[in-house]
Amino acid sequence: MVYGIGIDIGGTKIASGIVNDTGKVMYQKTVPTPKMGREEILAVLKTIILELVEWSELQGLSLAGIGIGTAGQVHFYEGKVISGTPNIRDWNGVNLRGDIGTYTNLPVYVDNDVNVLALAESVFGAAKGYEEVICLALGTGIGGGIFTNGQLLRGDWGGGAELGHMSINLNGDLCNCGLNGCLETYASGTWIAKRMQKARQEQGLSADVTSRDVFALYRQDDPLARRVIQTMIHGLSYGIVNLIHLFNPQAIVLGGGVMSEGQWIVDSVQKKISTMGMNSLVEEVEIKLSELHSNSGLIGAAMQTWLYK
Ligand code: BMX
Ligand code: ZN
Repeated sequence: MVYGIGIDIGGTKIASGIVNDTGKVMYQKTVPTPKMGREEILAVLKTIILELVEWSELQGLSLAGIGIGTAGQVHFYEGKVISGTPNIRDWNGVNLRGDIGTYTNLPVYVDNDVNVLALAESVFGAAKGYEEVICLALGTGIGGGIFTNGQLLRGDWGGGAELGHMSINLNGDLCNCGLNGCLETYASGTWIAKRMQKARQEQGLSADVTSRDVFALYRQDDPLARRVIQTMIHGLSYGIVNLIHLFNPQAIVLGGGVMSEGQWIVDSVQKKISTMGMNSLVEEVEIKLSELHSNSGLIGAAMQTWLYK
């Protein structure tokens, strides 16, 4: 059996653990993503990694390496975060492989958080068995991973598949990547909350709402929440139809925190896209819910240690 450390660094939390090559998470630890910036994040990573290494030694497990998935545009071959939106503060230019190499001799693999989520879904989850499949994770931001010919599409250095930053409206809200109307401004947890806050403020109501509150209000038939969620489903469907037009995939897998709201989002999108775009491309695409849920990033991060060695 092979064991690897997996670490999934998102805009809100860092999930970490020891994973074996059947996809089982043996030991897990989740902490909030530090808000102060790189020094603090690197220090937290060091503490986590040393703790996981010690735990493995006590269990007599030998580790294949450390696999990281992080939000941001990652140079896959150099193990560096090249750039990113401010969702993670002061994270651009961090040489993760170099920094972790100062306190461990284990090999270090670094990729974008949703590329590794896609990797996990392709082996153990909802993307299994498809050669042409796209994963979208709706969380703090929106990230993507594209499989074509059964391989992750990397582009030149690995920074591609930023599917959340595909604009679906020239005149849309300004996204923190600098474009207007990105998919992320319609269907990420952050923007579901933001849209609701704005709508409530306009009505003189308390703007203290999270994306979870928006879904709860939606279930109670709150008219503002209905509008925000309808806009989200419409935006998400537009983005997905763009992806279908571009890549002719067999399936699209939806994951990330927002999708813990359930299968009904998948069903609404499946229904909506059936009336949109080029029928020949859209009609047979299956929209699916992630099967590994909140663990997919962590499992995918660790998988790098045995897949790429
Ligand atoms: C953002 C972008 C992506 C990331 C995605 C999901 C940054 C820092 N983030 O669009 O690289 O994959 O969010 O990230 O540039 P999460 O924070 O929702 O997990
Ligand atoms: Zn953007």
